[in-house]
Amino acid sequence: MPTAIITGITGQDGSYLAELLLQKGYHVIGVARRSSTVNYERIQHFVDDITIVQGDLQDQGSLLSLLEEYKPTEVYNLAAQSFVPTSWNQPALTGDVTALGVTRMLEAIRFVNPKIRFYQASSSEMFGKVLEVPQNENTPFYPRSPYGVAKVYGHWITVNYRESFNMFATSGILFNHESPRRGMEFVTRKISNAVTGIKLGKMKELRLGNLEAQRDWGFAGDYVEAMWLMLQQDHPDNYVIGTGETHAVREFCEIAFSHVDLDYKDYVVMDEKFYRPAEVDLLISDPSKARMQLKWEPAVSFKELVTMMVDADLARLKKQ
Ligand code: NAP
Ligand code: G4F
Repeated sequence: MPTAIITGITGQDGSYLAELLLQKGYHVIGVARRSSTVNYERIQHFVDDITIVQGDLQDQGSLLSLLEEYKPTEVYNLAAQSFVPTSWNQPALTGDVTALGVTRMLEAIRFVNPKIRFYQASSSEMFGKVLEVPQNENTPFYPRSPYGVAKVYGHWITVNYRESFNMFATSGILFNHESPRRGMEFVTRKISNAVTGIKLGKMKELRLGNLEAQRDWGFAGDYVEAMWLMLQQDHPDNYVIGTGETHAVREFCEIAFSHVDLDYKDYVVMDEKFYRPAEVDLLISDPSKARMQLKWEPAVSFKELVTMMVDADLARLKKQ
């Protein structure tokens, strides 16, 4: 039975990746940081099938000891301070977790067993003020937030350990991926939650920032399969993962509201509070390398993603 360690097990991607690895017969070790109350909401339905271990990307010793104890063949580093606006309020913490945390995990692997295969959760946010459209593995980076800067560090330290120590260190440059398990503060979930709240008479309006920002949005369940595929290749590499389509936040609103027979123009209010000090205006992937080498294709379309999220929030809010 192969053993995989997932950092960020309590997050959106950690929950989908764990499900996938369980289906494939892995022993899954999920790393969760200590908190005063447990936050297993996304993993509650399979928590008895995995092993949860306390660990923190800010603590080198915890990473070393969990590798020594569980002897994984694969490590998926999904943990991060992942919310872009927070990275302007807590830039040093974001750098410590999202950037230096990667080095701590790579160092732990190098000391314990350099043969462990390592996946780093890199981000399209690294492309930032894009220097090329669409963006591929060779597009130069121009990050626009402390989060994006930290992810650039995480990407290059992964490449550096691959080249310096011949480690199987792979970087997946993933474009935005969403799901009914997405955190409430991210724009897609904020919209799907508000649409259903408004439909059920529990909310009156939805306050948003830049409606013209464009993202290449896919379904998280599809993207974790790409992570796994990357670690099954003969050699470590960098891969861009996305749909190759881009849509504006406004379009997401249009589809989400019309799915429940409402017009977004009657409810969406633009609020400067949600504008960012520096914005990433246009992200669109060129995932042809992943298509060719990994034989990876996204299965869920943009419209299916929006309606899936609205339907899931409707079902949840109706239960409440
Ligand atoms: P998420 O839902 O925000 O999950 C982040 C996870 O990291 C949570 O489990 C969180 O734990 C954990 N974490 C935070 N700080 C930690 C620390 N110091 N030590 C250990 N764990 C810590 O993020 P996601 O959407 O699943 O994304 C997964 C990864 O992919 C992240 O690295 C993100 O930056 C990257 N990424 C995401 C996307 C996307 O569109 N979703 C795109 C590109 C890259 P708590 O539950 O305790 O907070
Ligand atoms: O949903 P968002 O907060 O995601 P963002 O900033 O693209 O970051 C996500 O995707 C990255 C991949 O590119 C990940 F690396 C990162 O960890 C995270 O998962 O915002 C999307 C867009 C932005 O342009 C933002 O300005 O939506 C715009 N937006 C407009 N109104 C808003 C809002 N974003 C949020 N969060 N809240 C709003 O009210």
